[in-house]
Amino acid sequence: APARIAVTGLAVMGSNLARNLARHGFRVAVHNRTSTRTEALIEQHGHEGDFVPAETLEQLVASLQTPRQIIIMVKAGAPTDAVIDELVPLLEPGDMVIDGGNAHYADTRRREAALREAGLHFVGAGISGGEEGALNGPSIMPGGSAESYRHLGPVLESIAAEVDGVPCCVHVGPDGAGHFVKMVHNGIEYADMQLIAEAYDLLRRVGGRTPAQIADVFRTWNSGDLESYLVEITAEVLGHTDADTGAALVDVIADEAEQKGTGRWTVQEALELGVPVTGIAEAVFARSLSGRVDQRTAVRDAFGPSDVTAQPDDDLVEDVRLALYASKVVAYAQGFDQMRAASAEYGWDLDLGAMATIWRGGCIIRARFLDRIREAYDKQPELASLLVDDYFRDAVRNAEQAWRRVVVKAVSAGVPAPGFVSALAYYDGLRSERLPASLVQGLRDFFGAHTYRRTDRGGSFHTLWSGDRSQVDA
Ligand code: NBP
Repeated sequence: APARIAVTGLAVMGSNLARNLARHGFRVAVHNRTSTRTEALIEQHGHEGDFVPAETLEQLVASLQTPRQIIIMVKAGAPTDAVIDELVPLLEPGDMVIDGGNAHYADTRRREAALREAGLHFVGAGISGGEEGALNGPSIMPGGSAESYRHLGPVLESIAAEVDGVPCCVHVGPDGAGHFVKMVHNGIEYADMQLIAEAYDLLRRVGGRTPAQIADVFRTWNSGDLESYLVEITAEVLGHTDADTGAALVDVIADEAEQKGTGRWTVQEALELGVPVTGIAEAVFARSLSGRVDQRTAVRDAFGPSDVTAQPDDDLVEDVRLALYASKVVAYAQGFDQMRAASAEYGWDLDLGAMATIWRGGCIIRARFLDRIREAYDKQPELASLLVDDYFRDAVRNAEQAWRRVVVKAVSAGVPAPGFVSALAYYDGLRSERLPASLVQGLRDFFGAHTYRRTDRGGSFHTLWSGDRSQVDA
């Protein structure tokens, strides 16, 4: 019998995805450029299901039922284009090519348009959850035509993670929508991790607690509003002792955070769209700062290390918990704003509540919190900001004083907390009756005649700064 679906690219992600498909009863054709990987998959896991190994793409294509469904799981970028170029001449109109790699959404838009010309469906599917998710149930964010989703949806939904009986997979929208949403997911993940790291640092340096004690704090937090995979594994990492030295592992790990680029992409796209995603940007920059070792040494030598004295304080833990929660609401509000802006820009018609739904399982930012976000958008799809939803408004109001105390403590102690500080500034910025943007406009008018609008009447105006300083209509 012909295979139901195919996977080409059998490194860790592709082979786990193929196994997941096979374990769900799909006859899955498998292929890799270097055929030793295909052989290894069959040898080690062939018994898990119904695999059809192929040595060439021609064989792979020939083994499939029509319309064909082929998932590409190769390195993002040029390798993906190479595989597409090789594949397309072998396909027939109506066939579906699914890119499950971490593609940039602009590449996905380009590829979708090119394949549509050839009568093919191109589906850019964001897949989250790493190798573990690929095997046991990822969160899947497929973009592309509605018709392709009619064929693919049932397969993808059956292999995706499930929460409360609901699969963590939904048709996100046309062309690059799926990869865009996956990118923002990763950006939010950066922000979430940065906020967690700042909370730890404050409890450690201001609160004087040990990593093991802070592990317990996170464990407790994980049974409340902050319940999430990231908080859960924070307790695991902080509680772990290094076997070689007997020290807390977190004290042995080099403090230079690396990145693969999706956080940077999120910020770059936010700049293009004009959406302030300060939480994600601070997280990306904090990683960059940590890696500038020479500069860190030079500045530390010039100024001396910051001398933080711990001020043990019983309220600190609860204050930090509230500050973390409020800052997290801001980071998510910003990420959802970015998706809304892209949806309007590209005509994607994104269902933001559904995005929260498919992130509840399988992916790194899975959390109880996402149910609240879904409820907020279910109630009001056109919500101006997550911050104004009743639930989040009350939560932030309730956290506000603690949040300010934590920011003050961090700033006066000299412990950097760019995530907490910028989230609070964002909140205060949106709430302000008047912003000093009026002065910025005045300055722009002064040096560049860029004009300004007035609060009391319509039109644009310019002040003759170098003349008699009278105002003229612009
Ligand atoms: P890699 O990103 O390490 O890519 C290795 C695969 O790409 C191998 O199958 C390799 O074939 C194939 N490949 C390359 Br490289 N160049 C090729 C070419 N020109 N033609 C054909 N095949 C080529 O694999 P991965 O870590 O499994 O990730 C796969 C995709 O999933 C990536 O886009 C990644 O960003 C994404 N992703 C990864 C994770 C994760 O946790 N790792 C999570 C979510 C998404 P070969 O065996 O012949 O060299």
